[in-house]
Amino acid sequence: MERSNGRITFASSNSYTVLSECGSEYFSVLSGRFDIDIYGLPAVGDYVEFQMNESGQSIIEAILPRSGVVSRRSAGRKSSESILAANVDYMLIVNALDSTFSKKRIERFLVLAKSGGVTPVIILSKADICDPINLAIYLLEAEEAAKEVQIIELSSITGSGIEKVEALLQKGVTACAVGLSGAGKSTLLNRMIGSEVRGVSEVRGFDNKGKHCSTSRELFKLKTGASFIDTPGIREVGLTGDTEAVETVFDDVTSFGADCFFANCTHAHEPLCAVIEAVRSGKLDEARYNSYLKLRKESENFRQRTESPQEKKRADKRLSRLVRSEGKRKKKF
Ligand SMILES: Nc1nc2c(ncn2[C@@H]2O[C@H](COP(=O)(O)OP(=O)(O)OP(=O)(O)O)[C@@H](O)[C@H]2O)c(=O)[nH]1
Ligand SMILES: [Zn+2]
Repeated sequence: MERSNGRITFASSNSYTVLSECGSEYFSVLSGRFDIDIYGLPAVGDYVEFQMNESGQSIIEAILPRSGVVSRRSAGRKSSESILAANVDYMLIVNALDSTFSKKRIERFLVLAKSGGVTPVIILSKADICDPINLAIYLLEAEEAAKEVQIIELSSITGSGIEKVEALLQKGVTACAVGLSGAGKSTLLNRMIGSEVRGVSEVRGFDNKGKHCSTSRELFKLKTGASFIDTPGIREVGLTGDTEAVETVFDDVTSFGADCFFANCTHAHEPLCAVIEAVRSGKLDEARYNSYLKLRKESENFRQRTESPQEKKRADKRLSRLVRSEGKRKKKF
């Protein structure tokens, strides 16, 4: 049988939907020869090689090399990483312009974008229900969190600002929308597609929190020819071990470090630390500095846990268990 190339548009625990190059969708499973050691399990957005077996079942044989990954620390697990989407160009960090807006959440997503090699774009949704004063405050906060990152304020109800997202998402581009449940990710997607491809959640009136509508990650094709990956709301944006990504996102903080007395200054407690001095003199915002320290610590902790010999052993065991259970499952086909 000849192998074809396709893209994963939907992934559940043990089955996948693959969109072939000629536009057909195939319900697919992993081949017995599939090498989990190389890439782990397929994620939405992965390009794969697949073929039909004798009974007409589509079988995924391999994942092609990824570029641009959206991943985070697995929910509830302290030392493993889960890939939310692969081959992503833009991470659309969707924040509603209401009381759920959080500068800290934006900072976290920016680190994940940097770490995965994905260009972040801040989407400020629900502009139609935000008064001009609050809008100005939220905009300022977003700019402080994300210097040099494009910020788009929009309303998926009135359609204002949507054209700016469409201008970005041209043919061949892949975007992945992330954000809190109820932020408006699916509504934005529906608006751009022009029909209700994703269910939309009701938001509780008293705290603007969503009730988790989307429960799966899924890739959709837009009219522009771009691909849009919608993800379920993320409450806990856990960082992985890429401390360099934290340093880069917070380069406005670390740039003061050139004048520290100690070459290996951690900017946490050392005497003659130029970063601490910048906070004291008001040149550097204290909240920004605290965010930097917190995210760096979290990232270092993840790295230490995943690099410890005990954790490596546990991870190997988990992987071999996974390979065994995949093998057993495939025998049924
Ligand atoms: N006023 C207003 N409401 C919006 C806008 N976008 C989304 N909403 C509403 O916000 C609620 C949540 O929207 P969703 O699109 O389901 O949010 P989500 O981010 O996809 O949520 P999850 O799927 O749970 O992650 C719905 O009631 C939408 O109608 C907007 O631009 N303006
Ligand atoms: Zn220092």
